[in-house]
Amino acid sequence: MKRLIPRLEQDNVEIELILLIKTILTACKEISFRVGQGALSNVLGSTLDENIQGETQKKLDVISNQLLKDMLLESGKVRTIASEEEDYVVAATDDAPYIVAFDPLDGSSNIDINGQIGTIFTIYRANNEVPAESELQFAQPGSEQVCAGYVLYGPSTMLALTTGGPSRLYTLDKTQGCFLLTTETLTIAAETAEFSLNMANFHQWSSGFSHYVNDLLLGENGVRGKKFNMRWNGAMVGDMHRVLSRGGIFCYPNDESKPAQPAKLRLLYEANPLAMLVENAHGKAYTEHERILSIQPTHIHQRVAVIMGSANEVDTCLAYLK
Ligand code: AHM
Ligand code: MG
Repeated sequence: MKRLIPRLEQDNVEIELILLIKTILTACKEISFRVGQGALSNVLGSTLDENIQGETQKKLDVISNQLLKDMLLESGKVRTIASEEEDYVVAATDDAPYIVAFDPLDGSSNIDINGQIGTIFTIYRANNEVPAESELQFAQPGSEQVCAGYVLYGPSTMLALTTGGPSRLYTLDKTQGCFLLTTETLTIAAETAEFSLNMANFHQWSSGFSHYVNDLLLGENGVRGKKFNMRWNGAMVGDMHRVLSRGGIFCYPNDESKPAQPAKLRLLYEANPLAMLVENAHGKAYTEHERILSIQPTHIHQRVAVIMGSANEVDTCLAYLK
């Protein structure tokens, strides 16, 4: 099985970018080890702090954020970083070619139940017109990403990665400490009979979206004429890993009862990197009205509705929202 670095070289990925990806993955391997130790190394449970979004930080959120931050700041390859767990962007190395944003540990509520969790990351080119310490470095649509990926800490530790070409899947060989290519090209089938959404929010959705889900639930007896199955992990990285592996539609629509902040998932750290992986695996990724990768960001912690996965099912869902 091919190792990650030779595979990236074969894809003609520039050396500076390969070194940066390697840095991120060095941090992820350490996070994988800490996650695996769990209660044995006293990393479970919460801190007394909240992040800027008012969410309680778990100990592993803080540890993972610090590991990624320290390694990226030392790498010399990154001009600016942004993290879901940092209030503001952090300036790193002046004149470095890239900027990096990450969700250090997505699916925090799964940490204490030994459920799936993961690190999501995205890389853009730095903007020479903007200071390193400015959050305007990240005012780039997701279509400008030069690399997007996640590391899933499940029964195996797996990496999904795209550098513009196909989305590929690697598995961490813990005996050798390296990621080996295990799926050359991910392809999301256009059709699916599996959906992934939090049904507990049913009464907070728009009438169009509720109508769509109602028709899914009616199965063979409704207009869809087929039986659908449902899966919900509580960690986007786990749900999207399933969608990338065997198809499906993942939805986190707007909550109509919260007009000030209707969406939950973050554009920069969650929606954009997953959207790039999905599109490069022949899937589609939209908010309720527009292609995610075309959104011009207005701030780093911006949130958006998310509907992504199997292309035909995404189209069907969007038709209900018109
Ligand atoms: P997190 O980054 O704080 O873990 O929050 C994001 C997570 C997503 O991974 C997941 O899809 C969603 O929140 C789960 O939400 P819910 O609590 O509605 O199940
Ligand atoms: Mg998250």
